[in-house]
Amino acid sequence: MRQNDSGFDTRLVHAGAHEDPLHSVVTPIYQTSTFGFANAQEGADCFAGKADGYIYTRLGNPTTRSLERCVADLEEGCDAVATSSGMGAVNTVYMALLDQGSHVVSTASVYGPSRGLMETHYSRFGVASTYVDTSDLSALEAAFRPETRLLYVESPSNPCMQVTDLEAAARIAHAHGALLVVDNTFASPFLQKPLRFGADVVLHSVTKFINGHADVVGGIVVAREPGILKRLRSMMIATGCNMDPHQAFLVHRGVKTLSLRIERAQLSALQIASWLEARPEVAWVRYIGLPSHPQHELARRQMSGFGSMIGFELVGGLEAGRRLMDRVELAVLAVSLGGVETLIEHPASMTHAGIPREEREKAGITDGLVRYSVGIENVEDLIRDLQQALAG
Ligand code: LCS
Repeated sequence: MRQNDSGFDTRLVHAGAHEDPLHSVVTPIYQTSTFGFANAQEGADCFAGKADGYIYTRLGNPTTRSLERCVADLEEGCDAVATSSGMGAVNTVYMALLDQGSHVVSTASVYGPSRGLMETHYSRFGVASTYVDTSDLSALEAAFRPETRLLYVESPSNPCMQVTDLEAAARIAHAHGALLVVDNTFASPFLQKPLRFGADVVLHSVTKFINGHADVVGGIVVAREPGILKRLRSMMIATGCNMDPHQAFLVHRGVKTLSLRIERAQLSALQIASWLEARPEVAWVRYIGLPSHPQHELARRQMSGFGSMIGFELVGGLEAGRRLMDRVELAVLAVSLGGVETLIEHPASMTHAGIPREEREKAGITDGLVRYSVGIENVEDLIRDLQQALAG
């Protein structure tokens, strides 16, 4: 992957651009399942890897390649593999990089299904996993076993906004002969570049900030080294979780405004989090931009901004949280995050309901926790909406 020295925002707009013979400004949607060969020899050469042509959309498609090159450039990796969903990306990583008998150390408060896939399904094939607060480096190190192959870190984590020291995590993983995988969905490459800290693989649910418009589900995996990328691509192709060209077109359109969207949303998030923290109805607020966040200083060093995700609990706990979610009128009561619309949800009964209650509480996902994803609306309107919902 060619790295150039342009600024991040320039690369957002131009990286991965497709060289089109008709000079289209935007990469067109190659809505085709298959590609013709000029002759039998060319077909054989493409299959043998001796020629570069496209063969079949599950194996590769110019619209999808354009997005892959763009995100690989933004994350400063060697290349990327786009997948049908974020969970497709998670599964591609697990399946490509683990063997029977492998062990995984993972962040306790990862997105519920990333944990559920491991505990419910990979356990059937002899893969073991341990969940720890990876922001606690001694707990992280103590969880390693001789057969640990992956350290899987979500930072900031969903929904507890725990921040893990990625440089230390990479050092510990590598000292134990394991790879570091970082789910960078909550930060996006605008705020955090895990490969710079030594991570081997970065993945995203592009459904969130990268696409940013709540109209596509998708995923992507970026690797530091071509050897790892090759294993990831081969697994994506084998399991058939490729990103469709129409999906890729929309995501590539969305990513161009990543900086603008996050800059705006994180300004509002800081105002909203500070406002919530001062309200008597609010028991506590978790926002990494507030000095009260336990890893605020680490986030300041490791990230270039604090993002737009807020967790909080009301003094009245679960019941008060439910009333608030029922009363908001502007924020949409819906799962997902990272889009232009502000969303509110209840992790314990929604995104993380699949994790047993005791495990949820150990991971910090209390029953009263409310998750709020700040969009790009006027911040005064969002605060007025929360105010009327709290007062009601
Ligand atoms: N990783 C993280 C950190 C996520 O938040 C999600 C989805 C995924 C992976 C999976 O991606 P998907 O397959 O949905 O594209 N998180 C969701 C959430 O918090 N609410 O709804 C989906």
